[in-house]
Amino acid sequence: MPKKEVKKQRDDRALQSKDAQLEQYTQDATDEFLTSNQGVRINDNQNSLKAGSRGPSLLEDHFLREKLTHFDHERIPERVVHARGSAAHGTFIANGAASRYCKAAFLRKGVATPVFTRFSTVAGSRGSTDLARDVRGFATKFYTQEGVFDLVGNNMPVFFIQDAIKFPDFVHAVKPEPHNEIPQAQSAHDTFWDFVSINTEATHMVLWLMSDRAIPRSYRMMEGFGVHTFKMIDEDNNVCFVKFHWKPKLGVNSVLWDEALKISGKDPDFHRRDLWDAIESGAFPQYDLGVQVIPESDEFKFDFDLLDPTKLVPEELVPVEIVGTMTLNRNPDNFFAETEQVAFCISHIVPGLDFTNDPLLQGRLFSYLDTQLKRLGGPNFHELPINKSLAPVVNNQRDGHMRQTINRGRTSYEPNRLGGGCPFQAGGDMAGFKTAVEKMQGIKVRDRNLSFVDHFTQARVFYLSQTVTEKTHIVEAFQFELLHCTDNSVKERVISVLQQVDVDLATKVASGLGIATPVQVPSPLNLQIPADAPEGEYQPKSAAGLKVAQSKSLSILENPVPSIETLKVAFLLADGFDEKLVTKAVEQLKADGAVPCIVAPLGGTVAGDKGGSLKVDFALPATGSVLFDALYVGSAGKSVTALTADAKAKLFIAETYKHCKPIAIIDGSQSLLFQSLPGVALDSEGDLSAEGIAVITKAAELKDFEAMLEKKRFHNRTDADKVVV
Ligand code: HDD
Repeated sequence: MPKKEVKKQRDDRALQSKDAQLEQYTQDATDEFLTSNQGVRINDNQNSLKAGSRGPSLLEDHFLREKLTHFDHERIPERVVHARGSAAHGTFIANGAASRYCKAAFLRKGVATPVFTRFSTVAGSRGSTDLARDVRGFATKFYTQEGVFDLVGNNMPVFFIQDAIKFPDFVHAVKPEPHNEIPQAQSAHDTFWDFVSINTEATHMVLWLMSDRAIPRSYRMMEGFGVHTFKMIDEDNNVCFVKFHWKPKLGVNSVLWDEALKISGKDPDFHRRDLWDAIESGAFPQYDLGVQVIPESDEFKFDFDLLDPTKLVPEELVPVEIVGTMTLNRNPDNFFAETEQVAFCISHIVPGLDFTNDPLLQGRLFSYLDTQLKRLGGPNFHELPINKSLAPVVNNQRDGHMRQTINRGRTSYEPNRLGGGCPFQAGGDMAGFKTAVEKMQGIKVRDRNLSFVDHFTQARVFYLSQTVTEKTHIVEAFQFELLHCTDNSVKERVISVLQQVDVDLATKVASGLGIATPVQVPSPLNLQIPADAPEGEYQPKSAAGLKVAQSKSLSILENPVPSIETLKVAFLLADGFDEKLVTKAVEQLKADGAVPCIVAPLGGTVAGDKGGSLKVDFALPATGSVLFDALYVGSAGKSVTALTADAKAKLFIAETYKHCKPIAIIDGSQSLLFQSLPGVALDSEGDLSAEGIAVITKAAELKDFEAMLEKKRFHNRTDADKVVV
């Protein structure tokens, strides 16, 4: 075949969809003989080669040695952070709105780009629980026609530190303590709080970490943020600053801390399973990609520095413009080959985008490539199917561990004449990555600009922007965490820092710890702007700059999305349940996008009052209310008696009430509810006055329950605290 034709075929292949590319590497073993790694058929995989049938085994057994050797080398180092994660394939479709600012091809109207997104926790090991109080990673690999772009973000828009040189210290502090490797996947220990109370630049992020953002209901229901300020470059080489946002179509939802603790025991794979099940059932998670665009000329208009990753740009000042939508629609075929081996690097960027001088970002540019070399064993990790670019990769890089490309020809250098000058660089006006031109001046100095010094203003804005319920959760989270610390000076320093955020917050947290306020403990790195600060190249504009006192977009509860899609509704049934109402409710909820699940005291089937039966999805001994979003008690008559006598059924009801979730109960069965909730007062008519309880007398009333589902939680159930579970 002529060379040109070979090249064309290769390029065509490379530009096929990612699924087609991956398909070339996948294998299923249907109708195949078992072979060795050399393709030799194996006729006995049960017995090793022995000297006599009672042994000893012989060194000669090359099948045994090959199998054990491979097994012994099956693990690669887990990620040093974000070790626990889960991922899915999908597509990003741009709506074209970004093309005004950015020339990247994947942002042009209608362009569909294959993506692979991995969600993760940060602190825990690979086997840790999904429901740890933690930041969630939100990393997306875009296989664009111009090369790979990795948007490696988190579900919180700011970070703990301002400079990458502190990252190893921060991670050491939050990870299990080095002498005894306790505690796993938790920030509730002395070293974390010691670090963040000294490094007050962490305060803003700590507020986010103590908020409900740190315990999402689902990966499908959390936002994502690129955190740093990046640059976008348009066709005419104009530059603007940009912050990236992912907005989930299902809205942002979280669980309560008591639920998180229980889910960690009942189903540590809660988020992983949730993502997997949603995609398998066809309920594909969707997220809009948004940008906050800041003209280059506005760089110094804010009361903080755009290069400071502990600050966010309030949406009230710069609205988020939606530029496309990502749909995750396929689960990986193989966890290790795809989710574990995917290698994100913040340096993977395409023409039209660029980095800024954010010192955290600058350090990340080194760290990700370095970590992939360690984890994946060498410089050829980009050849692994999950990391492989869809755009052709043509360069003079050669050799190294596990090299797969067989590069032909004698020239592996550029410029060359012997190879016809190929591959040639896309210089001049030709397409290709060009760094945005930026005027640089200054002195070489190991220092930080004064514009990074304010550690508390945005932390305060965050706290003040929360609803009363959310503020209470933050206070309780601080108390839970600090009550796990053993060193009193650590706790006192945290309170001292919180006093600088909000005195009310500090006082409330301190009261739970038995610490009298005010506390004055200096934090050595809590710098103040000196009154006589010299005129520098850039001074913070705290007085004149753009700022807000509160920002509605920072609260989860202020931004509800009324949807019942994919919510899991437990139908608690015992033999003799109300078949007519239950069957209709199950059908209706399914039709409206929710996921009804039959829960009963035992496995197998549960019999209705009209002779029919339903398959039990979850039996009470092996499940818990915390795994569901709402409860429909579908029993009537003697079936209520059975549930009333079942302690696990009553616990299920009581927890659902305590966690402020919607409950539907068939009229006449209220006694079961009352008996499950001793301590909760009834109103003058002998009913529960709490919101979020639907009494069903006829099928049409399911609508009331669905309206409650749309709200998801009823945090104003003030007596929820009285429920003992
Ligand atoms: Fe990082 C992984 C996000 C700061 C060094 N980081 C990692 C992952 C995410 C983030 C989502 C997991 C990617 C995956 O799913 O495989 N990291 C962030 C964000 C940061 C951040 C949003 C601040 C804005 N990270 C950060 C700094 C450094 C690192 C400052 C080092 C200087 N991060 C790493 C790493 C990891 C990583 C050690 C571990 C595994 C990996 O890269 O692939 O290199």
